[in-house]
Amino acid sequence: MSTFEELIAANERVEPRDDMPDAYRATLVRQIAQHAHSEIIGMQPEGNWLTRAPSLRRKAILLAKVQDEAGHGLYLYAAAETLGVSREELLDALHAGRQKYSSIFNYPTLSWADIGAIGWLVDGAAIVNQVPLCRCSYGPYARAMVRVCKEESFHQRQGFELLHTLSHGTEAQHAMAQDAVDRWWWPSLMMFGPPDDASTHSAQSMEWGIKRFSNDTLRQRFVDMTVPQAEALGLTLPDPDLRWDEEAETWRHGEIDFTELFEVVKGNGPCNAQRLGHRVQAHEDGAWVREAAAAYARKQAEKGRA
Ligand code: FAQ
Repeated sequence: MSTFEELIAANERVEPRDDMPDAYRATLVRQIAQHAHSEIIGMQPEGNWLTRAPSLRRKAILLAKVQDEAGHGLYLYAAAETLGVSREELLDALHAGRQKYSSIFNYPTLSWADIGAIGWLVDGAAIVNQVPLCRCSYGPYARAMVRVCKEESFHQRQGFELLHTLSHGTEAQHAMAQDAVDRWWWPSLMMFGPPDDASTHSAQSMEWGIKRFSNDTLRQRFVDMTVPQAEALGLTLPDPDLRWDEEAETWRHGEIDFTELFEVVKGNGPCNAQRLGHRVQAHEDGAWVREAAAAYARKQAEKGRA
């Protein structure tokens, strides 16, 4: 059997049965747990609009999307469990604030257009970040990402289509779409994490083949992909310094205020307390379901022994 170093050097997959350094395992638990928590906390901003969707079609689409996010959380918790941690431990760490979730889900959804902006920008950023994770060195995480990315593509398109409809609707609808994009643009750029020179984990994670590209590289890829899409939508991006660099063939964006990211990550974003409070409440309200499932499993096991 190959050693961990041999597997990484040969760009092959590390599987749960393989020996791996403690720090590699800890990094994966941290990242996969944070990712799983993001998926389930990420259901809240959009779930907030399920009862207010403007048509049956829009409601059915949004319901399916929010359910997909729950499914992504489950794939990811299952991937983390292969590293020897239990789902209970991970949820406890989230609820106690020892593990994080993505900064983006601490912003409010103020209008229906926010649902379009989340699909287009937030799921768009998630795809750019996650497609390279399909080639992550840890097998269970990489395989989970393949399915997740397929579903995120649908999410991104539904957001684009929703915004396109609003943007080409009445003047008020166009203004609502523009306002949503103005509020979600900068936070979606921050989803990629701190700039490379302030990213504590990137160098080691790239050496281990967990991350394939740096935070800034992926952020730039997202900007280059999104600017032409904004033009197609008939909407503008709220960055007066955005300009095409002919020579480098890339879009140069204005300075990102990373103090906002650090504040949100520290717990001081507009909705941090609400999001975590809601999650803890939902977990407590679901205690009877977990107890019933455990009692049923015990009964089945006893039947099997009898
Ligand atoms: N928010 O050294 P780095 C979705 C933390 S998509 C909060 O650069 P790393 C889909 C970082 O943890 C969103 N914290 O860290 C969806 C670290 O803190 P620590 C989820 C952040 O890990 C759409 C510190 O800053 N996607 O859910 C953020 O190498 C719609 C230093 O940073 C993923 O999680 C942030 N934005 O790179 C769902 C993707 N950025 O742990 C519902 C997988 C950084 O030392 C609705 N994760 N931090 O205390 C990754 O690719 C990486 O973990 C990065 C961060 C790129 C996020």
